[in-house]
Amino acid sequence: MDFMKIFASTLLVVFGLLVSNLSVFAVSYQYSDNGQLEYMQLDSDLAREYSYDKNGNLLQAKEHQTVYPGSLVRNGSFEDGKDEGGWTSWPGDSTVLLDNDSLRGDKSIKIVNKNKSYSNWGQTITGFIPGQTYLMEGWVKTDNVTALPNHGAFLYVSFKNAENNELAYKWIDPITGTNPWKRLGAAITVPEGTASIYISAMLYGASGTAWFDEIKINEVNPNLIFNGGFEKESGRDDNHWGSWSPETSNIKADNAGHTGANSLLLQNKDMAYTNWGQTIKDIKKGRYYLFEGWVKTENVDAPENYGAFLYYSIRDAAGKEVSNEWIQPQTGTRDWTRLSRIIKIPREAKEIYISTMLYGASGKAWFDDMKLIEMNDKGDLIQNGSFEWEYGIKEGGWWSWSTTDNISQSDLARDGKKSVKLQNPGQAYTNWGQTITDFKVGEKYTLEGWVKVENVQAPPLYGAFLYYNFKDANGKEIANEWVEPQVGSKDWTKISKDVIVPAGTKEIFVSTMLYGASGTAWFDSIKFYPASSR
Ligand SMILES: [Ca+2]
Ligand SMILES: [Ca+2]
Ligand SMILES: [Ca+2]
Repeated sequence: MDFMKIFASTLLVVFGLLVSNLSVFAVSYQYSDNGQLEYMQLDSDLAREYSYDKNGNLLQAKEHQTVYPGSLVRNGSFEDGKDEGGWTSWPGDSTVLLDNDSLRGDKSIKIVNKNKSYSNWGQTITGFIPGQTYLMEGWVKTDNVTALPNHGAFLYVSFKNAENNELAYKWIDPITGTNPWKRLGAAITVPEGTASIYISAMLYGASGTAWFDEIKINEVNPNLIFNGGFEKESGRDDNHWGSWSPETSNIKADNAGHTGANSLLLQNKDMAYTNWGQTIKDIKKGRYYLFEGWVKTENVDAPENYGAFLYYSIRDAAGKEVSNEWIQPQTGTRDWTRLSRIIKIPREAKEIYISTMLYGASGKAWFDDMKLIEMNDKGDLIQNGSFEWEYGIKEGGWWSWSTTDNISQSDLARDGKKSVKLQNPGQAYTNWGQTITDFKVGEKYTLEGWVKVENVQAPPLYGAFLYYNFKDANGKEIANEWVEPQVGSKDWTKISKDVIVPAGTKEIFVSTMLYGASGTAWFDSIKFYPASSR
């Protein structure tokens, strides 16, 4: 990895790219002396080079792999060949070929099963962090795949301990039939005790043909709590965790883990105030974080609102508390229970203190799997744009200027399990939107989302659509647009628009609309991200 960093730094110098941190993807460009685009970094590991004839006409735009600073998968785009990077098959009747039908670059792999057989192409991965969450993704295209129930073409991941026993595995979204390139993806959390990960492209219990390309595993929004699983030997007494409690003999590592071997045990013989927490400075203002942990209790006795719980306190630069919360105090004897809260980090915040608590209580409380994780997708400025966050469609700052009677969460989803549904019994003006403040003026962004309509009736230009406006510091509107109004009855349709944020913009309002219209519209997968990032 160090070599890659050095190599990448050299690239940066050579090309003069404006990238300051390689672990975070940034789109970069390089222009020739006469202003022609010569090189564009498209992704953390993919670049496009342009070549021109002597009259300045574009001859070729060629994409190629550059470095792999993020992905744990080696040669995941198969541009270096079929086998390079340690790709191989477990013994079976696989027919795995290198192919030119690719999503990115020139190459992919093609798996052909004449009969319903069990073929795979995989590699073993190391260099991950147990307890960490990663995004595994890849692209698949299929031709005439028929399969046993729940089988087909999919991505597979298996976690193994040092003795090579499987701790857990996951099949990521088997598909069948004939499909154009389709993204498969899932968040995977590496179990404590994992020594190696085996990942694989599968055409499993299935006949037909499947192509795979762009298989990656990238770290997503890391857990900011150090040793939140209490598995590290130094965990009890390192300089991250600590206590304000007078009696720290009440605080122990214990071998009853929710996951892994260990947990934290707080034990008060009589009523006492015991805590074990840590301060996290690496938080982003205005962003949303999931704070969660698991607790198990035994004979916890406490007055109302006290007991075993999670706690956080947000502080400003002067150390003054901005806000705090006691999350779901537990009493009595209960098996492992998940406690959680989505927290918005206020503008004035400097740091957050998170803690386990056995507070104003006697008894025993075990804690494990403490997490503080940023909620949104990298690069995307919309929060909860897929309406999946666990506390519903209001999470992430969604709100409406219209009556909210017409707005609900729906199980009809394009992405994940939920969407937002706008339903006007008669002609009405309904919206559900959010305000964005973290953009760059002058930069081009893509606004996109998916809409499904049923019996939407509206005059010309009205209907179900995406909306945005730009406002200046005085709240005065600089510009707005209604993007691709839909009417009638139509299955999920993607609508999108590239916008350049005009000078003077202080905030952007992005909204779903069922406007001047009757009927029902579902919206899902709403995003607002730098246009050059894909
Ligand atoms: Ca490829
Ligand atoms: Ca643990
Ligand atoms: Ca969704």
